[in-house]
Amino acid sequence: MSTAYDPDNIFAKILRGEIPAHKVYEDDDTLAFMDVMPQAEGHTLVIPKTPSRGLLDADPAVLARLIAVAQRVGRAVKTAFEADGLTVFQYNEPAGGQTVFHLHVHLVPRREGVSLTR
Ligand code: DGP
Repeated sequence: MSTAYDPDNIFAKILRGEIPAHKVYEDDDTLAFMDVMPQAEGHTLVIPKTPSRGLLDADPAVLARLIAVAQRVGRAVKTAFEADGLTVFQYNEPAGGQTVFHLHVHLVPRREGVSLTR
């Protein structure tokens, strides 16, 4: 299995504007958009604009910026979707559950007593 960054992954295409996304936040370094297969209402993804496959090959400065934006967007989606909590997760490589190979953080608003859909 190749572990090189593939510039034709779906999130790279979203960054280049080649496919649409419902964007909720963007700055010079970071983009946040709604997940097309939400595990709960308001499921949002936060990605850096620089190319890395995941947590393990990312520059620490990129990770620091990414988690700061995840906090900011996480607060906003929790409020917007009137959630009781927020689940944050991030997968690496197929064995780790990753399916799109551009670093991303999942933000999933959670309600008391409501399970994730998958
Ligand atoms: P992961 O397993 O962590 O690699 O999750 C990838 C997520 O990306 C998954 O929750 C579904 C979402 N996803 C896949 N393709 C698209 C797409 O084209 N647009 C958007 N917005 N999300 C996508």
